[in-house]
Amino acid sequence: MVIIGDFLELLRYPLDRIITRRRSLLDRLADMDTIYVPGNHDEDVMRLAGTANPSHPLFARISPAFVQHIGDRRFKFMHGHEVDPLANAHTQNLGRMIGRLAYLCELRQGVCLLSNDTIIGLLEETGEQLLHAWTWLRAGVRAALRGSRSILPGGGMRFLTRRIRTQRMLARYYGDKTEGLYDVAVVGHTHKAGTFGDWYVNSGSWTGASSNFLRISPDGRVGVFNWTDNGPRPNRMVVA
Ligand SMILES: [Mn+2]
Repeated sequence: MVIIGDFLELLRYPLDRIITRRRSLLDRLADMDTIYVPGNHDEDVMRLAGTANPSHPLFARISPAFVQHIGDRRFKFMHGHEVDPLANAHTQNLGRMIGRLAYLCELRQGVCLLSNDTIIGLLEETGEQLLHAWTWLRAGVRAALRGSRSILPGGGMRFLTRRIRTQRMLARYYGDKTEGLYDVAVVGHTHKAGTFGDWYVNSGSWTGASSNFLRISPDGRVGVFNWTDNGPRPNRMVVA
C-alpha cells in the first residue's frame, strides 16, 4: 500500500488532533506496512521522517517521492505538486491562512463553511488561466504588429474549468519522463483519476463523489478503480 499524499489535511487541522481522532485508521495502515509519501497538504509530516519516536508508527513509514522498478518499467510514486509551479510557498501559506480560518469557523458553528481544496483549486486554475491569457495576448500582439492576423480568435475566449491546469501538469510530467527521470508517473494532486497514454496514472481522490485507487501488478500493468458498494470497479477515464 502506498499513499501518495494529501492524506492528512494539515493546512487545516492540528496533527495531534487528527491522530487522536483517527487512531484506528492510522494503526491499521501502519500494520499494512503502508508507505506514506506526503503531498502539499501534509508536507509538514516530512519533518517526522526518520525521527526515533514518531507520534504514530505510520509516520516511521514516511518517504519522499521515489522511483521503483516494477516489471520492466520505472514507476515514480509522487504526489504531483512537485511539478505544479502554483503549489509553492505562497499558495501553501495562503492555504494555511484559509485553513485556519475555516477551522475556526468550524469550531464556532460546527459546520464546514469553506473548502480549502476548492479555493486552492480555483486559485491555481485562475493562475494558469492568467498565464495562458498572458501568453496568448503576447503572441496575439506580436502577430498583430506583424500585420499577419487578428488578435481575436474566431470563437472568442473559452473558459474551461481546470482544463489548462491539467494540460500543463501533464506537459511537465512528460518533460520529466522524456528526460529519463522515470517511465511512468504515478500521481494524485489534481483529484482526477485516470490514465493518459501508457505513462501517466492518477489515483484520484477519496474526498470526491467516488473513491479511486490504483492497482499495479508485478508485471507493471496498472489499473485505475473506483471503490463502490459492490467493491472495485474499473475506471477507464482518459485524463486529457
Ligand atoms: Mn495536492
